[in-house]
Amino acid sequence: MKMFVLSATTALLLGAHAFAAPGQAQRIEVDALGVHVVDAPAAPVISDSVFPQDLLWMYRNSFFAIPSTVAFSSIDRFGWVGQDLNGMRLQRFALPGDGTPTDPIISPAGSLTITAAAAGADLIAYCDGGYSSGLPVTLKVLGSADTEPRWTFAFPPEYTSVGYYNLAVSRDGSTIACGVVYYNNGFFQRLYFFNADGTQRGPSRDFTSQLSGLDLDDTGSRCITSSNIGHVIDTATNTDIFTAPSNANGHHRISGDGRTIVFGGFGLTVYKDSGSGFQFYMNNSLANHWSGAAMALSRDGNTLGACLYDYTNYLNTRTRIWDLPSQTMLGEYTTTGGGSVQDAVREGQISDDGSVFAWGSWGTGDNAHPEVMIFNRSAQLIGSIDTPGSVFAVDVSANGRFVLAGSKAVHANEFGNGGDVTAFDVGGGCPADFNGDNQIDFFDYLDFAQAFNDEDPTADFNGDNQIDFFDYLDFAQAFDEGCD
Ligand SMILES: [Ca+2]
Ligand SMILES: [Ca+2]
Ligand SMILES: [Ca+2]
Repeated sequence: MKMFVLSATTALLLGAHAFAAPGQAQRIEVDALGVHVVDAPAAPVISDSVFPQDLLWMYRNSFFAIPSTVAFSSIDRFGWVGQDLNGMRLQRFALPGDGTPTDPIISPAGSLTITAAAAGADLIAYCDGGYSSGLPVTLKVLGSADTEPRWTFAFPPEYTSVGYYNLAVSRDGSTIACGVVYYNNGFFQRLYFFNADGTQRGPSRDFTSQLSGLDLDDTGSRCITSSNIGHVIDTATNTDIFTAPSNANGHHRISGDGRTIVFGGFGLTVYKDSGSGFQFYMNNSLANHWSGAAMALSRDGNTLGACLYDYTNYLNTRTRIWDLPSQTMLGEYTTTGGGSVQDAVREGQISDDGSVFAWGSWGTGDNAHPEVMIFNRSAQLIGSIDTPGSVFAVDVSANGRFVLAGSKAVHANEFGNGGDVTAFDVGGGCPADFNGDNQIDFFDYLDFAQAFNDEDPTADFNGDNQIDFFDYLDFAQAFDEGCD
């Protein structure tokens, strides 16, 4: 457990707070570099006109960064944020919590910071270095109780970047996939796989064009990506199991068992592997609409959610959700907007069981719809976050209880910096299912008691960054209440 000791310096600074000029709020920030008094930016205007009661919190950074990657770990206990492009750092937010991050891990000046995490386990990966830092891009891996990485891997120095979607961790935390890139008359990209202990799995593999993003099955045995053509890759050997024609390098998804895949791009194409190789299963497309940005497949492979946006005007979206076993579209939700900025859709994620699908976009000039839209399996809106600026990243916790978004403080088409991290409580989920096996039983109690005893961060049940008796009370109450 981290104890915050109020030092004499801090007390002095806290005292100084009282002398701040009226209207110019200041606050104390403590990070690995020390204690700082910062001019707090104007409080962000946050609203959720549709579901205000479910907005948990919004955190605005004071260090000019854009939270460009977000990820849940350990079912729904933590949200991890890669603050990129300035003030770069990895942050951890406990959930539900109040939006106060724990001590960040600061990245070297000039470097990137992107993160991904194991949805169902306690393993977090992030990359720093690269960009203009003069340092190699370095993969770092840690657990939520760690204050420094368990291991690191420095990529060859000519690789100076990692795309936001080219770092992935399998649901079980056994496998990390990372695609590093350098520019040399076009993209030159190298794909690596690692085991949780830091050993490299199989050889690295080179691609002559950009990887479109990576997704792994539950155990990390299969990876899906594209680089001109679509690939399903055996991570043990880094060789193709299956390839498909180009679908214009959108995001791609693979189910938990690795048997259902979706290539996104100008359309969506689903293939299934019944045991004798992948076969075409279904496709969908809409004229003038791009389907490759916000697209997600449930862990069980039964639900496909996508937000298609009109690339002729960047103002119209259509959210579609399908039941794959019956190849039936369960619902559609449309938005239209006005103004001169682009409502580019960035990322979509879905809960394990497909009951919660969320996507985030840059937003329209007339704020015609909240930037984060959250849907049930019938494509009915069940939540939203109206952010001040453009959403860059969104994640849905494995059990569908929380949605986390990272957004720029202003629209992506506008100059400006700074950004917001926002958490939304969808409800549902099963907080007392501490080990995430979809049952509430004595093992959850044992595991919680053990974590509590060990002062493991996962025992911070109410997410206030302290492990104390209130966590025990809240867990006991959740356990008593059971789940639907
Ligand atoms: Ca907005
Ligand atoms: Ca359980
Ligand atoms: Ca607590």
